[in-house]
Parts: sequence; C-alpha cells; structure tokens
Amino acid sequence: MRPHHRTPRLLGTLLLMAAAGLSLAVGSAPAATGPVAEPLGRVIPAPASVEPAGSPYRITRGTHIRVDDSPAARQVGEYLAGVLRPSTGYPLPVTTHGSGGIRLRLDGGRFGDEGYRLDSGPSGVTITARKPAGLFHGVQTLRQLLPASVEKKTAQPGPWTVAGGTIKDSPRYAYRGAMLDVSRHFFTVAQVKRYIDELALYKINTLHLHLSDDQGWRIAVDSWPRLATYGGSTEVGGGEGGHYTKAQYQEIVRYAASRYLEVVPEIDMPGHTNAALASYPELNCDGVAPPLYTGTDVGFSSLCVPKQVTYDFLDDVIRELAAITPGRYIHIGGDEAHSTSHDDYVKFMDRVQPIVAKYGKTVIAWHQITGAHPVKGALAQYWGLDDTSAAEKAQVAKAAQNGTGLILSPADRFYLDMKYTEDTPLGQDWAGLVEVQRSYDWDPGAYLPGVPASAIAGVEAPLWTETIVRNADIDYMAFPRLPGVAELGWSPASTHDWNAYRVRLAAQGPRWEAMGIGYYRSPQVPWPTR
Ligand code: NGO
Repeated sequence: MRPHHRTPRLLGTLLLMAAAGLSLAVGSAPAATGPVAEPLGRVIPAPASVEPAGSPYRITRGTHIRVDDSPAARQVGEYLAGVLRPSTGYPLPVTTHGSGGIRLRLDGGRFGDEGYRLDSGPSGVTITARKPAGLFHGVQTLRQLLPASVEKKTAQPGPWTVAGGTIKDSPRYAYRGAMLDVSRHFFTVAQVKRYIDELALYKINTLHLHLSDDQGWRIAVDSWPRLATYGGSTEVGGGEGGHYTKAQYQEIVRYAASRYLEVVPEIDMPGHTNAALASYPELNCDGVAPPLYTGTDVGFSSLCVPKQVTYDFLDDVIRELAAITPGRYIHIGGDEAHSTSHDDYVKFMDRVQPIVAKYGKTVIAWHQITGAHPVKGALAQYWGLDDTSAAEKAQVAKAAQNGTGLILSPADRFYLDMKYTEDTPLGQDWAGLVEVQRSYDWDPGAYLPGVPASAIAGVEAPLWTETIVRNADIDYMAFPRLPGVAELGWSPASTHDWNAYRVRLAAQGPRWEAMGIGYYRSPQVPWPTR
C-alpha cells in the first residue's frame, strides 16, 4: 500500500490493522470498552494533509461547542450539535464563551473558500476556516473522526474520542456535484432533503436537479401553468408524478444552502421536452400536442426551433426560474436532441444561451453543446464513455482549449444509475457495469486527451431515475460509489490510491448502517463483518 500523502508510517500501520479487522486504541486513550474512534487518516474524501500527533480529545457531558460571534458560524455550530446530541445524549450548548471543547473559528488565514484546518488534542478540537463553508466541511471531517455510532438517533454508550493531530484541507475542484433526476420519477421535498444530507457528509457542494424531461415537468411556472399541473401529472410507469411549487423549490434551495450546496436547476431542451409539448400545443411545429409519455425512450421530442413562441416560452421559464434560484447557474440540457437537425440545434443554442445571460445566470449544458457555440463562461458536462469516438472527445477538448469549462460525469464511471454487476436489481447497463473500483480509479485531471487541467471545473455524479423510486433505491445506487466521486472532486491527486481507499471506504459501512443507509456490499471492499 502506498503511504498516505504526507502521513507518517504509523497511520499506514493503523490502516493495515483496520483492514485486517483489528480493533484500534487511539493514541494514548485508555482502553475503550465501547466503539473506537476512527484514525485521523480514514476520512473520505481524503484530506490534503494529515498529521497524527499527541493524545486524543474526548467529548464529554461538559463539552461546549464554541463559535465565533457570527450567525453563520453559530448555524454551523447548531448543525454539529444536531448531529452529536442524539447519539451522545449530551447537552453540547453552542456558545461564544469559555475555553476548550469544540471550537469553530473564522480566521482571515489561507484556507480558501472551502478549506479548513482541524487541530485535535487533549484540551479540545479546533476547526479554523476563512469562510463558514470551510467550517462546515471541517465539521464533516470531525463527524467521520468519531465512532460510526455517533450517527445514531438514540443515545449510545460512547466513548466519543477524536484522534489527536492536525488536518489541513482544501478541495481540488470548486464544482463537486450530484444530480437527481426528479422527472422520470418525482421525489418529494423530504426525499431531496434526505439526499442533500447524505451528500453533505462527503463535501459535495452542488445539487443539480433535472427538473424537466419527456416524462414530467416538475417546477411551477406561473406564466405557463399547465407545464406543472398537466406536464407534471405523471412519471415513468404511469404513476401520479408531481411538481414543486415555487415555495417548495425555494425550500429545497434554502435547505441545500444550509448544507453549503448550491442548487443548479436544469430545464432540458430542445429535446427531452415531451411533457412541455404535451402541455401546450402551440409549442409544437404542427400545433398538435402529443400525449403524455410514461416510457423510457429518449430522443423523440423537440421544441419547434423556427417558431418565435418557443423563445417567448423559454424567456418566461428562464426568467421565473432565475428569480427563485440564488445560485450562479442554469442548466439547459442539450443532450440527445436526435429529433432536431444539427442546423436547428446550433440556431436554437445561439438564441437560448443569451436568455440565460439576460437573467444573470451562467449556462451549463451537456457536452453536446460543444457541437454548437458555447457562450463565454459556459460549462459543458461531459457524459461520454471510454469508447466515445475520438472525434467527439476532440470536439470537447477543442471547446475546453477555447475556454469552455468542463464538468466530468463519464457515464461508464460516474452514472449512479448504472448497475454494479449483472445481478444489480436496479439501474441500467447501456454504459456498462460500474463496480466501485471502476467508478473510483481514474484521474479527472488526466482523463480527456488535449484538455488543459485548468479547464476542469469539477465532477458530478448523475442519478437518473428511470428505475429509481424509493429512498432505498437512491441509497443503494449511490452507496458506495458516491463517496468516490466526492473524493475525486475534493482530494489532491497525490492521495489517490485504490488499495488505501477501499480500506477507508470499508470503514464507512457501519456509519451508513447507523444512518439507515442501505448500500451495495461490493466484494471489492473489505467491509467489517456485521
Ligand atoms: C443519458 C440520457 C438520459 C438518461 C440517462 C440514463 C444523458 C445526459 N441523457 O444521459 O436521458 O436518463 O442517460 O442513464
């Protein structure tokens, strides 16, 4: 096993012991009877630097969570207390006074927008960051340093020990996303919040919501009300579908922001638009509305490119969506426009991208936009495969050389709807089978030939939901692959090591069990025996 980045040999030994299923005494902690703390280097995503040192800190009934006198720092403190109180059974008051304990400190230092430093020793744990987002990510690290049972919702015996030492950490990429397709099957606000909480644990900072497709339009638009009331009235398989009112969407946005995730709403166009075409006959070139669609074919629908009403419609939709979206981006889809001619596709994108800019947002689109004229500042989301043609990859690389940023979501690595093996009961296999190692073991910085490293904005794990219906379905497909996506997005390339990673991943299993997350027990991962 390659030693962990800037990590003393002791840690490697601890990891090997853990892999062998040996129990660990942390630092000079007294021999514990309850669950043991995680070693400092077992966090996912792997921190940039880990230096185990000295004695551990133990959270007790008297521990305070001390925060700077700022509303954002206090909020992060309350969030941490919300995680720790049920399982520890301790009061853990959040306060601006006192000494010792758990301290969340904002400081002008060199931590970047999302970075933090965590120092742990006998007198306390201090997380220091320049911005509240860094404090929040540091809190996720702290969670993972505590025994898995800290995630339970009822009081557990402890002890609640955090290994001693220092972690200095900041992300490799600014964009670290997960997409949920709420169109093929609709997911309630509560279900989306639940997924947000799972994403936050791994420092994912972007939630991309695929809000419209052939099978359903999921966001209320006041100027075109039938989109939601009729276009949203069904889903794959013919279920009743649903849509978010503007207030509900804003609730999702607010909740995501409280977990330091930015919401990227997607309205797919010009293809994947049957739900809109069914709702308004005038959007069709022939003026005839097709029926609602509940199958899983793709590529059969298109907005009418020559008609002016198409752009009046999109101006209204984008204006209303931009007004309830504080984030920087609007995703305009652009994939699989097989029923739109190439010329029409280019014309369409030339007209729509300025509408996004007009309402103050930045365009994201699937990478097919690189076959048109991506506007300055646009991001293209790559969803090709290893065996995507060299010509298509070259087209994407050329756009990247000309300034289009890339979000990497290769379907044969990062699509969470791909089956793990032939036996996976859910999901699809058009992009191949994607086991955990395949998903994790590659480098986004060196993936597409001819793409400058600086063009990679980040990574995203899409979860398409043709076959995904329940929370348990989401969990089973996302875990254990999602933490790998998060690690490729966050951790320096120098920490990348499948053999070390699989051991850290195995240690997450009991945490997911404590959280009620059912996951795929991949044989590639040395899970602890239950
Ligand atoms: C493709 C297609 C989606 C499907 C998905 C299923 C993209 C960008 N368009 O990905 O409509 O749902 O595959 O894996």
